[in-house]
Amino acid sequence: KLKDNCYACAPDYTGSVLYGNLNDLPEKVKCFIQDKAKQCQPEYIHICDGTEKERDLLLYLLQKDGTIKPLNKYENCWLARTDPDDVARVESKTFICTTNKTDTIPNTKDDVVSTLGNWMSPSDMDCLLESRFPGCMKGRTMFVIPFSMGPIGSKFSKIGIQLTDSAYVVVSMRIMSRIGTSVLESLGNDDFIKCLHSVGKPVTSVQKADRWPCNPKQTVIAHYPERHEICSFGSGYGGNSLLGKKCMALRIGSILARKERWFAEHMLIMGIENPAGVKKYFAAAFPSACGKTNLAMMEPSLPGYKVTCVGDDIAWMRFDENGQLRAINPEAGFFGVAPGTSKKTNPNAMKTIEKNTIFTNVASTDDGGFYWQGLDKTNQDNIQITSWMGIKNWQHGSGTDPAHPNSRFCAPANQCPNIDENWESSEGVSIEAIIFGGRRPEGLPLVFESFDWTHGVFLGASLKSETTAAAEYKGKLVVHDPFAMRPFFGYNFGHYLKHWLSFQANRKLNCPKIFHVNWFRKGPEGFLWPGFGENIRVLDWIFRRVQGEDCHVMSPVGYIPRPGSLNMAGLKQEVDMNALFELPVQFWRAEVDELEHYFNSQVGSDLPDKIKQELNQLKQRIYNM
Ligand code: SAT
Ligand code: MN
Repeated sequence: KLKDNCYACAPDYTGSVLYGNLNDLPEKVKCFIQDKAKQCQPEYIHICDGTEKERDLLLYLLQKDGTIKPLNKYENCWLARTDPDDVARVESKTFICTTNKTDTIPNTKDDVVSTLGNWMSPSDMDCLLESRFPGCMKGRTMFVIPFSMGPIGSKFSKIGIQLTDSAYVVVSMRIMSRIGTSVLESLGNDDFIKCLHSVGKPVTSVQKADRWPCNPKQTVIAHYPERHEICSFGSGYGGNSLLGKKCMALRIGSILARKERWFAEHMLIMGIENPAGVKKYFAAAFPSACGKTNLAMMEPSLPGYKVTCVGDDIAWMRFDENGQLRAINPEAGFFGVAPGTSKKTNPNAMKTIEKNTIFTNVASTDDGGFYWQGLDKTNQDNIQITSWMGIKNWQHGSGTDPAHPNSRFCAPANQCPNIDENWESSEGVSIEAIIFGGRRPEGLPLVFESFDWTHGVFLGASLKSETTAAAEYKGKLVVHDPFAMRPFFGYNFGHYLKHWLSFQANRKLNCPKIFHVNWFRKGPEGFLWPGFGENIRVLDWIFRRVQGEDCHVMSPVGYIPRPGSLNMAGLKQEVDMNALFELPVQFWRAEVDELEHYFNSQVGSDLPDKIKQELNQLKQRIYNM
């Protein structure tokens, strides 16, 4: 039933509120909606309450218009197939818009193209958006999603209001964050992060609803830190459209974090309990599609150890009154990469996604199941597979992928069998180690420890990884991804480094130890380390280092395990420890020279002296090798 009368205060707006009541909303929220509705001209407005009933209604509508189809083998599971041109984040079209360019990207020589963020002036971006948003929701419903990143009411948490014309976004945001009426109650008349999203495809009277509406040519994702505003146009894909995630929790989040002296990081949070019953929490930063979800949900191969998952992608961390670093996972779900996920590699993920999950761009089987590369083979040979591109009767060895390499599952965190008992704690969990890692086929040892916090910050700054399918890149190339945040920095990376470094000076703070791991080193026969559940052997060493055990020796790059100190008990396969920890001189000379070039050209005059000193010290150690 339509409630037309709610729009009395916006006389030049003709849409009607289909669901919810505008007059129940806080004044600031109401103004925001009116303002944007006037611009985007949706046919209807739907104010999300976050209930299951609402979810079911939206799933029904999405199914009816062909955006999703049920995967009947499981309970309440759905498959969405996107436009093949809308499958990943688009970094080249993602901008931070600040008055001063140097607030966003480092101060470098004029001819250097920054790889540490895209900047545009707010007025130029306003012009660009002015050619996109007016009338963009014609014929569509504008959904209003009040959402909280972090448990509602926690002092860590931040509230946003996302307006979107995609019901897929609503049902996904409902999984990935806390949404609905309770968020509005917690917000009151406070300020919030204003988020506007449109798929950029108005529906004209003759047109039927598209299967996956989007507008790839016009896609732009804009962040206005000074106005606490995010505007995303043209893409329905998660990383571009679920604005609470990368846009708010990382880009805007990192800006708020610097101002309020905390951290918003691209990190998983995991708990580890050793056989003696001692439990510690670690945070770990790896670039997109490098195994954060697998690590956080790991089933440890060493007997007596227990791993629990607090989060798999984003950590918000701050020091408490006692100087202890504490972290929350601002999200409420997992938006994980599907290919490669199997009972063998990640049994907990497989159990998590059995129900209430939205899959995007995976393949389906004709008995209502999902399928992707790396999944345990279907046991019946006569089951037909339909690829993510809709190719029926997809065959192994056909030369095409069944699922898109960046295809995703979107599942509620509370369904994860190893979810940590404190995962929703409003005080957060205490973090005792920070781990950086990337895909490094060459040169980087399995694990090493920084000499101190400043050296650890240098390790984060020096992080590199092989590219993956999470963004628009083609081919494998080792690229810089400092702190695994390169696509997600909300502000000048030089200032970000200063922020991190500033904590060392404060003696009241208990700065955790910082480590670097590399599960991906290769030898002539492929990966040197078995990975997955065996990674507990490395985490166990880190755990013991955090406890102060003397199980380390000095190396030019950091402390490495004393020979024999990694627990290898019961490891079934042969592992070449020498190859895993070797530091090839030629490789490292080239590495430090390249790092120096990178810092000079990309961070320029914003590079903190302390990082320069760390680099020089590393260089000396390497050249003395
Ligand atoms: O595509 S997302 O940004 O949502 C996930 C990722 O790349 O880490
Ligand atoms: Mn991520």
